[in-house]
Amino acid sequence: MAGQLHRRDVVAALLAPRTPDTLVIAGLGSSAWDVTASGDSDRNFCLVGGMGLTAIIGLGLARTQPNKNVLVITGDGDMLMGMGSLATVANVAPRNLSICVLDNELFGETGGQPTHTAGVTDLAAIAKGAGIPLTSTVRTEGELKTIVGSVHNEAGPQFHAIKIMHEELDSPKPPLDGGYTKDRFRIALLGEAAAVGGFRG
Ligand SMILES: Cc1ncc(C[n+]2csc(CCOP(=O)(O)OP(=O)(O)O)c2C)c(N)n1
Repeated sequence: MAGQLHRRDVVAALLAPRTPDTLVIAGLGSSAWDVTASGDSDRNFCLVGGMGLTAIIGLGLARTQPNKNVLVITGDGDMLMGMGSLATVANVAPRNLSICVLDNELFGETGGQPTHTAGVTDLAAIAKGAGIPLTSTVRTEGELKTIVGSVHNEAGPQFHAIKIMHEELDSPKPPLDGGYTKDRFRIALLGEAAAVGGFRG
């Protein structure tokens, strides 16, 4: 059943408690605009147009940055494309990774075609079956408040499917140059030497 929560409010709530140790990987299209609407940051990496790999990029980052809290925020279409990632996340089991899916049951950015979650597919059940210990489907403000607490305070890996409504919204853009964004993110984490050509680590 389609959700009642507003995606921008959900993302603002998820990001409100963030600290400099919170690294955010946003999926393509709408979730990238949502994260940017809450404030551009050199600790955000937005996929913008790349689909299916958001969760697995979050996993790589969580492994290489074990002292940071990695938060993946993406859409149901992206998560469905990268569903196998959930099995790998569960088996690697990083304590510092949370995956939050903004589930509008649609490929919103490309015109609103229904995804599998509009049918019989339950992403939180898939995540649980993959072996992720903490999973939920979020439909209410109260449930959202609970998972904001777990994302920022409880061990992962965790997965939350957040049922949101379909909305036509503006598209605040993060920097769209992939090389620049990658360097900006690396410099924020590793220092100036991590820019193109300067990193030897
Ligand atoms: C490999 C690939 N296939 C298709 C697209 C086109 N595309 C861009 S956004 C999008 C929909 C994404 O849906 P979802 O992740 O559910 O996000 P929503 O916009 O609904 O929040 C699609 C299919 C793409 N960018 N890459």
